[in-house]
Amino acid sequence: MTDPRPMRVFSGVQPTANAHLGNYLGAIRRFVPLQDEGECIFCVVDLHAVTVPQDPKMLAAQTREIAAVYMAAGIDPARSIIFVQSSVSAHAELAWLLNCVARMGWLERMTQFKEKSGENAERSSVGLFAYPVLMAADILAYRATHVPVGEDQKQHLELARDIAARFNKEFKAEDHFPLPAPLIGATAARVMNLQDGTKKMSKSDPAELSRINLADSDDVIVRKMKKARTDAEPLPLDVAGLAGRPEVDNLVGIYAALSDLSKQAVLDEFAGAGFGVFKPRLADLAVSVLAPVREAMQVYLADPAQLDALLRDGSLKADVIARPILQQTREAMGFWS
Ligand code: AQP
Repeated sequence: MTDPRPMRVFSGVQPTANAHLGNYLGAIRRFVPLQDEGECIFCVVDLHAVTVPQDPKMLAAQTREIAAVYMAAGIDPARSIIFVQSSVSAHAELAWLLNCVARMGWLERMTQFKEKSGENAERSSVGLFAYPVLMAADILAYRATHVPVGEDQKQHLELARDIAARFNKEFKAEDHFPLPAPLIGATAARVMNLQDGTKKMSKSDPAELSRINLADSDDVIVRKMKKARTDAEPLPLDVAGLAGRPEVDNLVGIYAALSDLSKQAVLDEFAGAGFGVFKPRLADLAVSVLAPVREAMQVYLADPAQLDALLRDGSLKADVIARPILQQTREAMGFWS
C-alpha cells in the first residue's frame, strides 16, 4: 500500500572526529537528492557522540564541522532544516518516554552495542546502551517517514519501528507514530576499512590509513589509496570474482559509488588490470569528488558566526515541528499538563 503521508526525511551524523568516506558515500551524499522529494531534516547528533568520551574542548568545533560537511555536500539550509540535536530538548524528553516503552531484551540484541562495548560492557555508559532509543526519539519526534542511513544502522531502524508500533498499541494511539522506512543505498551501504576489508570504515579506528577523512588533503587521499590493502591477483571479470577478496571488493565498491556506476560496470573497464593501474585511477577519482567538498567545508568553517546563526535558525524550525508531537505524546501517555 502506498504511504499517504507526505515524505519527511530525517537523518543524523555524530560530531565525533573525522567524518569519513563511509559517512559521505553511505549517508551524507545520499541526503542531497532527497531534498527534491520531500521535507528534509538533518541533525548533528551530539547527544549520541557523548555516549563515548569526547574532549569537551573539541565537541563544539566538531559539531560545526559536521554542519559544514552537510552544506559542503549540497544540503541547502534554505530548503532543509540543519540543526544540532542537543539544542532541541524534545529529543532528550521523548527519549526518556520511549525508554519506558522499549524493552531491555530488544536493546540487548543490538550488535553495535556489543561491538562498541567489546569486552567492557559493564564499564560502558548507560547512554551507549540506550543510544538506539535516543535514535528512535530523533526520528519519531518529527514523525519522519524515511531515514537514509548506512547499512550499520539498519538494526537500529528496525528497533525504532518496533518502539513506534509498541507505543501506538500500548497507548491505543493508532498511527500516533508512523513506522519509519530505512533508505539504504545500493552501493557503498557499508564502506570497509582500507586495511581490513572485513571491518567497516569507522571514525574511531586508531589507524589513520584505515579511512579517508573528508578533511584529508589531495596528497593524503592519494597516499591512503596507494597503501590500501589488496592482493596479488588482477581485478576479476565479474562481481562473482570478488568473492573472498573483501579489500578488492571494497575498492571496486568505492570506485562504483564515486562514479555512480555499478560494480560490474567498473569491472568491465578494469578486468584483468593490476592495482598499479587501478589504484591511481581510484585515487584521482576520489580526489575529484572529495576536493570540492573539502574546499567548500573550509569556506563554511572560516565563518563560524554565520554557521552558528544557520544552526540556531535550524533549531527554531526543528523545535516548531517536534514540540507539538512531544506534547501529543505526553497527552497519549496521560501526563499532567
Ligand atoms: N563505513 C560506513 N559505510 C557506510 N555508511 C557508514 N556510516 C557510518 N560508517 C559507514 C553511516 O554514516 C552515518 C553517520 O554515522 P554516525 O556518525 O552516526 O556514526 P557511526 O555509524 O557510528 O559511524 P562510525 O564512523 O563508525 O563512527 P564511530 O567510529 O564513532 O562509531 C550513518 O548513517 C551511518 O550508517
